Amino acid sequence: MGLPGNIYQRVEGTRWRHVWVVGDIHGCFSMLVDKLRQCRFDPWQDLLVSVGDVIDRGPDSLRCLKLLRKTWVVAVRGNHEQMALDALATGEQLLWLLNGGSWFTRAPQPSARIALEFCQQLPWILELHCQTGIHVIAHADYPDENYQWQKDVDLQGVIWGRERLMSKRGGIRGADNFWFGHTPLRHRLDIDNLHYIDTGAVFGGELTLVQLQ
Ligand SMILES: [Mn+2]
Repeated sequence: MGLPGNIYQRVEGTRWRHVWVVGDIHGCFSMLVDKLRQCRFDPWQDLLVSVGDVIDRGPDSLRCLKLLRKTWVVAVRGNHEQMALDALATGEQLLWLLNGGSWFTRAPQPSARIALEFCQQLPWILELHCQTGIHVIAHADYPDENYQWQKDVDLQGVIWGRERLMSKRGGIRGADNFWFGHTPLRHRLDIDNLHYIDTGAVFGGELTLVQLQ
């Protein structure tokens, strides 16, 4: 893996009117736009928080990637963004290509590369302060039983970990709610204060948005 960059990021959600968290988008740009319209999302007043994996597999990865630069979007990195960054850094593209990254070979350059390089700035763990409490967002897991700002945790586990979900292990202390994607589920799954919201949009399922404020 390349340099991890900033691992934690804090966002003051109370600066926005409404705050929504969205599951894995995986290139499903028009599904996202439809959902935002249904939610009456207003980019001038509202914030969209992504659990990562905005790219790969779906029809419109580049447009989803470009969303990350919008003032009304914040995101953590998913394992797909990390695979893409690693492919760019090492020239070793096979793992990424086999996992839905082949859009990049057909995408306009250098704009696709520049958009992808922006992912280096994505944090791994987002601490979001809302009127409803402190929400922690990470792609797959927070691999510790106690959340703490800037705590050293296993970063592979943050973007790939499925063990906690598979064992249906409950609550993490140290924050009010935790929001994860990564594992496609038929319905969102809530275990204590842990919320798994990847409902497989790119596999014919729903794209889940949840209002946090
Ligand atoms: Mn993932």
